[in-house]
Amino acid sequence: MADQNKPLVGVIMGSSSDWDVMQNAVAILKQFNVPFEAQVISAHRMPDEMYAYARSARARGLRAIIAGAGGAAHLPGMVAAMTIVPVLGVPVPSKYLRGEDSLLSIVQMPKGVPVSTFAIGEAGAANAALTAVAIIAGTDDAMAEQLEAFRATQTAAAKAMTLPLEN
Ligand code: RP5
Repeated sequence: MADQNKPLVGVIMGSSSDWDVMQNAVAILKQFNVPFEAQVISAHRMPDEMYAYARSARARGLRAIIAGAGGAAHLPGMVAAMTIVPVLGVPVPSKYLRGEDSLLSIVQMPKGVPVSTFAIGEAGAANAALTAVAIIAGTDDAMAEQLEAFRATQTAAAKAMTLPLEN
């Protein structure tokens, strides 16, 4: 029987300064009751730990890795190079180039080793987590139902929107 508490999704980020953005991924995983783990793993400051994490990810049961980084954001690409677990890359806004550097360095993977790349910032982090939920939903009907319900709630909210038009 599967261990209910064993992480299915790994959330990693290059620095604790990425947390403001990456907590949006964790919030979605919590909302869907997805077992997850979250930690700082810096590609350039912790290369040995990054290697060990990526190499052990599949054997430890991870179904997706959400990797957020800013600047020359090589963390998602390097992790993807060392595992076949899907890597969902989140570009974190950077100080000087507002995350455009993060986006381009994550999204422009050469052919053969994909990183699924999301929007810069909070929306990207949340959508990466929703994609991880969708991956799990592929083999988990209860998760699929939760995801359908989430979408239905959004649709109902959009339909109920009104505009402050004056007569
Ligand atoms: C990257 O450098 C991190 O992902 C972070 O976005 C950026 C800045 O890191 P700190 O200097 O705030 O630790 O590695």
